[in-house]
Amino acid sequence: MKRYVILISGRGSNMESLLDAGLPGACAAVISNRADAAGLAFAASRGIVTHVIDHRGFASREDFDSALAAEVGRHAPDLILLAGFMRILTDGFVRRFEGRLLNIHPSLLPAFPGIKTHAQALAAGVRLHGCSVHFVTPALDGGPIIAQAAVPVQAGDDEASLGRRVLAEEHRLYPRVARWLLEGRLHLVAGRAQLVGEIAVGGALHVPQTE
Ligand code: NHR
Ligand code: GAR
Repeated sequence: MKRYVILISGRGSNMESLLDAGLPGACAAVISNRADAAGLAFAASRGIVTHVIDHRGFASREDFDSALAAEVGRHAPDLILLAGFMRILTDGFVRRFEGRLLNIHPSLLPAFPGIKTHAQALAAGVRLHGCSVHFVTPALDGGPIIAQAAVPVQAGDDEASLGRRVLAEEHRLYPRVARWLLEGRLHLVAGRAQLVGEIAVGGALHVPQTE
């Protein structure tokens, strides 16, 4: 059985969608950099091992990432999923787990990297917004894009209403991509996401071309 670890910082709704997806693997642990992350209680209620590694207890990002990498590594995961994890990871951490490290970002990358993405989209006046799942590389929000889902921006949208519509798509998209990786069908090859086998493309979901 493949093993995956989820990193969170807060609410954990993406974590919940992953845990409820019946993925072909076991969630070995949920790790948060914040003790008050609401998602920790949900994970514990499912009998999943949880750990808190508070970044404020470390003198540098490197020290925090060393502790985080040690804890993640103890679980020997095939896949690590950033799910609303809000700490930028150092090159050392990313390199150790490269090809097994995914993030969901609430914009259609490469538009609107960083934080406050819904506010950025509204300020830019785009008509389509959405979410992206990408391999994590040292370049923040710059790793190879695996799949995206788009939502229309509607008249009268504010950050909250637009964010809700994007989040609903995140909950559909992320488990789907996690499944591909756990099935051994998704690989990071020469800096690109490569998907093996047949994929039905429907609606506003955009996935890589199959081999
Ligand atoms: N690390 C690397 N190396 N590469 C990526 O692509 C990463 C990453 C770590 C996290 C998630 C990302 C997102 O989806 C992610 C991608 C946090 C920040 C940030 O500015 C930016 C992007 C992402 C996550 N964090 C601040 C920091 O100083 C703290 C902000 C806060 O605590 O609220 O680390 O958007
Ligand atoms: C999600 O929208 C996720 O894409 C985003 O934060 C939210 C977390 O919600 N991630 C980032 O902005 C990473 N910088 P959740 O905790 O309910 O999954």
